Formats: sequence, C-alpha cells, structure tokens
Amino acid sequence: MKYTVVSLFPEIIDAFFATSIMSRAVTRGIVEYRSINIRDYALDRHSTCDDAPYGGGAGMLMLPEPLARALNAAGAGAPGRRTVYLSPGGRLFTQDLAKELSKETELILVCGRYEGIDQRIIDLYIDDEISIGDYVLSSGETAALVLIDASYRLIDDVISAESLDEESFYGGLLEYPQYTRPEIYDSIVGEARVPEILLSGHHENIRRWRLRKRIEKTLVNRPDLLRKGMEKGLFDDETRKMIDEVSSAAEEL
Ligand code: 9WO
Repeated sequence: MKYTVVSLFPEIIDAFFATSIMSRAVTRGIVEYRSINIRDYALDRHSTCDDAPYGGGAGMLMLPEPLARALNAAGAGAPGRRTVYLSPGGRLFTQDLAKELSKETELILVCGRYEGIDQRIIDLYIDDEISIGDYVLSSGETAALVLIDASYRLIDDVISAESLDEESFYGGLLEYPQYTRPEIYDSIVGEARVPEILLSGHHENIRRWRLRKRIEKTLVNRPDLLRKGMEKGLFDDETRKMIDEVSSAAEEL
C-alpha cells in the first residue's frame, strides 16, 4: 500500500508516519508514504491557494489550479490509485470501509482547508468523499490521520491476525475490560481490585466472563451493533444465548 497525502500542511501527516508503528511498517516495506504540499503548486508570487467563493458566502475556498497541479503530480486517476477527499459530506467511514481501502494499491488523500475545495476538483479527480463522522473539523488532515490509522493496520502482515481478531468491531461486539498489575491499588475510591475471575487461571470461565462483558458494554454503549450483528448473523449460538440472557436481565432492572 502507498499513501499519498495532498495537503497544505503535510508536516502534520509526516509526523504521524515518523512514529514507531507506522515507521516500522514503512521500514519493513509493507507501507509506502509520501506527502505533497499544495502550496508548492501555487505559481503566483505569493503562492496563493485560496480565494472567495463565487455567489458569496463566508470564508475562502481552496483554488482549483494549485490543487489540480498537485493531484496531477500525485498521479491521481492512474490505474491502481484511489483518490479520496475527506469531508463531512462524504459517506461514513467504517471498519468495513477501512478493510476495503486497506486492499488498495495506492490511496491519494486530499485534505481540505478554509471552507473546502472547488467542486470541479471533486468532479474531476475525487473517487470517494469520506466522512469520519457527523462533525466539522478545522482541517481535513485530522480525518486523514484517522483513515490512515484505521486502514493501514488491516494491511496484511502489519498487525498479527490474532490481535486483529481480538479487537473491537471484529465479531460485532465492543471490547471487554482489561486489567494489568498491580492486583490491588489504592485509588481515590479505596482499594481498586482486579476482578477475581481474571486471577483464577480458569481460562474457560475467563473466556465466558469476557464475552459477557463485551455483550454488556455493547448493549449499553452500542445497541445498534448488537442489532446489526444479529441481522448479519455474526454471532454464534453461545453468544446469541448470552445476548438473550443479558438483555433479559437488563430489562428486569
Ligand atoms: C466543511 C463543511 C461544513 C459543512 C458541510 C460540508 C462541509 N465540507 C467541508 C469541508 O470540506 N471542509 C474542508 C475540509 C475545509 C475545512 C476542513 N475540512 C474538514 C473536513 N472539516 N471537517 C472535515 C471532515 C472530514 C471527514 N469527516 C468529518 C469531517
């Protein structure tokens, strides 16, 4: 996979790729990365990249020509390259979409600033508009980091299959609570202990306890995931039975 980020502030993304986990994937040759600074393609004396919107309106838009030159330099539109614009107006980014994107040969991520980019760029260059959620950020780079982080870890050999399988959203349930040393620590609310079951060494009981905790947390925080998992047949018999038990117990409260 190759990530190309087209941005006015590529140093934000450069720093991310310089961190340990991403740099390890780059060093291992599993992931390639390059950033393109749009301002390098603004040819006027002041390297102007924005101007007022036609028809009026608040703020400024990113000029199409510097962005188009940067995208041409990035090779946007060439086979094997998928160009994505991060925008609140895009389709919702999910784990399934992250998995889909992780299989691409190259992703070109366009990060907007000001009030957005000229629609002609979207019409001529953008394959996908993707939103990471229903909120407006100060920059597209923040959303690009989320997309990169969620997708690169799904690239084959970046992270072990076992770790990925254990993670939330795999199997349609949120993660169980986790604990590490010390066994007891003196918290502001008194002695905070690790649940006894986790000290029992009884692996089957621990496995069932963790499954129940996953179901309880998903029922409270993300009942939509439970419904979707049931509809999609993601849960085995044991899980479905436990979901019924937990749901019935919750209704009696
Ligand atoms: C801002 C905006 C506000 C309301 C409706 C649509 C909108 N589109 C944009 C936009 O494209 N803004 C540019 C990118 C420039 C300002 C910073 N940008 C941005 C991207 N803000 N928030 C996002 C974003 C991207 C992906 N998922 C959620 C938010």
